[in-house]
Amino acid sequence: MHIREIHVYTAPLGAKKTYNMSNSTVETPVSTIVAAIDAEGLVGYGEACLASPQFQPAHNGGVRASLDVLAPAILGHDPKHVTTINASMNRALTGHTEGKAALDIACWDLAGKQLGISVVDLLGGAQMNDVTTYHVVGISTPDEAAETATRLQDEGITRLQLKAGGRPIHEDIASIHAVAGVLRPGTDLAVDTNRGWSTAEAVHVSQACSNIAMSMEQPCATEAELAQVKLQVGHPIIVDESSTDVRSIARMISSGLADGFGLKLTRLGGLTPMRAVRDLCMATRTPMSADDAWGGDIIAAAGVALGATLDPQFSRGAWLAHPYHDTHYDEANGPRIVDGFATLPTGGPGLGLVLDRAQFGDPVAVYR
Ligand code: 0XW
Ligand code: MG
Repeated sequence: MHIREIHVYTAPLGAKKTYNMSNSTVETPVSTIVAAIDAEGLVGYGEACLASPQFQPAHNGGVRASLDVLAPAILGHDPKHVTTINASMNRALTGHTEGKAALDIACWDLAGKQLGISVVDLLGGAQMNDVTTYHVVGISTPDEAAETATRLQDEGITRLQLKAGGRPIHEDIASIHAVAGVLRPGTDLAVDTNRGWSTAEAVHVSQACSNIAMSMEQPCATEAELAQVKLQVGHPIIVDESSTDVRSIARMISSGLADGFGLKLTRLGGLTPMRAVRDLCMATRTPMSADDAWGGDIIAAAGVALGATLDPQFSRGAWLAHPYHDTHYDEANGPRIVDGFATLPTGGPGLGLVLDRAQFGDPVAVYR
């Protein structure tokens, strides 16, 4: 059954306490929610929410503007035909992967509901039902960072992402050592600078932390800078912001630059391109995350669905934003972190969420 209408809604997702990265602070991003409605009245939901105007070259108003072009490009399509739907969106508009991601995810949700099966099964089936996740330790003093890391490990979290950058690097080095001092056996530490260091600073930090088992996530701004750093440090390099599409990811795998990826559904364009990247990473034994920079239960459910299909050995986790904003679209079924793992939604086919369009208020746009 074809897509008959697309409705667009907004949802403010304010950080419940200071959430900062090297180049930005998350305040109250306004998420974009799309509802793809078929001729039978079934509804598939998608979402895109940029954490801040600085995190990646896009912003939330631009997501909604892009839908003016993208939504008409997929009306009348069968939501199960995600390949032709993505081709149609790419012919209609270059780039703007965030709006494409919201529509793509809505198609996967709607297809699952039409077929009566989960998105996880549509993606090939779960290799984990308790899905690996990771938790952020924000930019803070060494004592605060160590205290947060201790609390999170007490809660069962086994993957920590320590934010760094945007301050004198001796402060970053002190926080890294403080967190390393409370790491328990089996806990993985990534230091995520969100492009914040220069190449010289990244090399300096790696040397100052040479005895610490950690990875360096997007220490510098560009792929070329990461390549320079890769040759000079002993720590694995995780690529996040520079992993913009299948082509760049394949290049960084084949060049040996990337020891792993921090992948965002909205930066890649949704579940369809993320599925291609997953297959490439699993085939090359390259660890990857399955997450996004911010958002509610819809984007979280999409990330956890993809994350569940990863080989556990090469999963860096599916990250959930709700611990940092406390907003749920589906209180009963949305993904949660329980004993250090993310749960899969249990509300039925598709993404497994039970939603009502009315809960998002009046649509800000309708395409039919
Ligand atoms: C930790 N995240 C998934 C959430 C932040 O918004 C950014 C992102 C990252 O890994 O950089
Ligand atoms: Mg990152």
